[in-house]
Amino acid sequence: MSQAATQTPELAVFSKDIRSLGLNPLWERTVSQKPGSPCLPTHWKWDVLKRQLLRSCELIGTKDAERRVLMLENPHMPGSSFIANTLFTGLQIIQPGEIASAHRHTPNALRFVVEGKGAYTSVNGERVMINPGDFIVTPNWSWHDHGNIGDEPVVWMDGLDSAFTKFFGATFREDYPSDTQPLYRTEGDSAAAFGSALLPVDYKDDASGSPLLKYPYARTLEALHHLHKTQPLHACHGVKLRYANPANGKYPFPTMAAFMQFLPKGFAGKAWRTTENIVFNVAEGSGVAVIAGERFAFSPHDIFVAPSWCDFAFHANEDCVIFSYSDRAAQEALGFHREEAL
Ligand code: 1HN
Repeated sequence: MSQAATQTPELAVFSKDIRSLGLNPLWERTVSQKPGSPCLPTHWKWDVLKRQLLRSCELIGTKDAERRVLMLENPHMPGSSFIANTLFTGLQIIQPGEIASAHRHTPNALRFVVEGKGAYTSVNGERVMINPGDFIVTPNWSWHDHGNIGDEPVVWMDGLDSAFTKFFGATFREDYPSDTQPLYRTEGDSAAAFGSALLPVDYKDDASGSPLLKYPYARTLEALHHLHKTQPLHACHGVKLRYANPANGKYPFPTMAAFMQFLPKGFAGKAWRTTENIVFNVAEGSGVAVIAGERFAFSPHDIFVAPSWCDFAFHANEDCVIFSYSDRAAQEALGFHREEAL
């Protein structure tokens, strides 16, 4: 009941009567008009993740699993498959000689490579080799399959916007008729066409995902380190860069933004909060993330989630390089995004 409305016997009868008509009085509901979500800030340690990933390899192959992925599910959303209201996070492992067969779906997918060399992903007819620290784009409805032609297991994080397609009732998925798709573009095509701040002259931006499939770690590190040497640190974020779609300067997906940040040893970040839901993956270094008052001591490859509007601050015990992705692209497009330093 809202503060203003006074319950009378007649109103109570009215409310009961209309329920069978599929109607309910708004004044009896407490509609939350505050930012934030029911999700819990949560931290997954890499040693636990790695152990369970390796264990899954002994129990199921990529033929049966299709994708050998462990989902990181928010403890306040059991059964949802999601790490936060708007985001999916999985950790995928692929063993030498294995393939993950070709398919496509409406959710956009990003990959952040955690460990191991020798794996590739093929996206829309082009194969890209993937290495630790690389950020990979798989735009909505693009055919994709993966394989490991090296000699060690390869692990990456999958970030999907499948919560959006689910919300809209717009999830479609299709298998490719064979396990792998034909490669009709040469390796390096997307990097040559879009990876050097140049665009093919007749390229038309269709506002889907980035046409650049791989953002290699070495170039990201180079940019972060150069900016660290030459520019003052941001009080909350240290040096923080966002991955850009080279065709339009916007985010790599219509829904998801992705970032890499550098925190020098001893950095004590000022607290901030944002309506974004953010998933972090530690590429290098150790420190503490304080999220909604809880201290999460992180080390390399740990994953943690900061749900919308939680106070957040970073402390770096060593030089840290931290990847993150969020729903910021969608929130900005819709006019919902807010943030503030505290
Ligand atoms: C998917 O297609 C992949 O292609 C990974 O590697 C994780 C999670 C939900 C739905 C589709 C992949 C996924 C996924």
